[in-house]
Amino acid sequence: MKRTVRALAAIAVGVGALLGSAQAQAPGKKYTIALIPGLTTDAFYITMREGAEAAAKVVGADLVFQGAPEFNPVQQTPVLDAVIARKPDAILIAPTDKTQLIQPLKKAADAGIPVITVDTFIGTGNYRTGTGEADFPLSYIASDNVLGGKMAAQALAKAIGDKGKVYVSNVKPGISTTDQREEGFKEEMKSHPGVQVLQTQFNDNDANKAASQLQSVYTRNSDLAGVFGANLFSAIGAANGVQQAGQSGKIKVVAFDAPTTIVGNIKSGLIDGAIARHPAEIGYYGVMSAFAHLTGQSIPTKIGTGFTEMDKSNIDNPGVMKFVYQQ
Ligand code: T6T
Repeated sequence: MKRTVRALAAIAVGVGALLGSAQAQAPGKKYTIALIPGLTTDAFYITMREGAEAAAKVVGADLVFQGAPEFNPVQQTPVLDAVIARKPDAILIAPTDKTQLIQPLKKAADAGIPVITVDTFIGTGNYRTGTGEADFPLSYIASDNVLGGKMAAQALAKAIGDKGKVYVSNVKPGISTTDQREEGFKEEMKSHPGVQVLQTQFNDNDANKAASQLQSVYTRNSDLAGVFGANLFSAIGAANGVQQAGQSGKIKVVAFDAPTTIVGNIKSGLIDGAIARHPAEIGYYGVMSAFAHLTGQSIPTKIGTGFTEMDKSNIDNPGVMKFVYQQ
């Protein structure tokens, strides 16, 4: 069992004890909690699953992990339909679009299955306000992505000496997390007048596309100073593009997310800094919240999870390394 999960299991024992009275209300009932990721092969969601499994073990629930091979609503919706047909006790889902998943998820709520969104949200992400059509999920569990985007902008501004051209390599509009990261990034850059933010490049979660976009932007702007990769594939792709253009260490890269390759890339100087999210925490609190709700406890409408900033100065620190995602 890896470090993060071990740590979570230790916390889980404590929270499990707290929830002991709730568990006592439903003796013998084994809950099935479904986790639907944005896509199954992403290290971010693989790590989220580990946290969810750790919590499920503590509360004696069965975790079903079912997702699509690509991050898009067209592929995620049939997976969701199939999960609803299995009638789990609760659904945790990372909706791949703020709008397009509202109606499909409404079907789950109408079938009496509690819905909690993890990582991403639908609508505005403000649930149970009594207004709007996307108000029905019980809770949204994630880190603050506007803040994360601001942190990325600060790191990139610092890396480029607060001047020069930069752009955001992003997935596509409509995804709550990556939209908010871009928003936070641009907001923060307003306080850095020497930095010019070029047009965002959307890559459809395809690292190869992100790499060739980097090269095209560089061809048009030989003075390109930096790029912010707004998620794992955007960042890896942009960094590969920098390398292929022979600009490693010259065009600065700040990444969101921390796959295992981030360690070598930071050490080599290809990537200047990364903002790791804590997906295991998201999965863990997702299951714990579902279990709490199922056993009659109230749960908060929002649960904020953390970030860890990684760069050359701290990448060897075990307290930082434990937030590198699992494969
Ligand atoms: O950045 C994460 C996640 O937060 C986002 O919603 C989609 O992309 C990732 O899964 C990374 O690939």
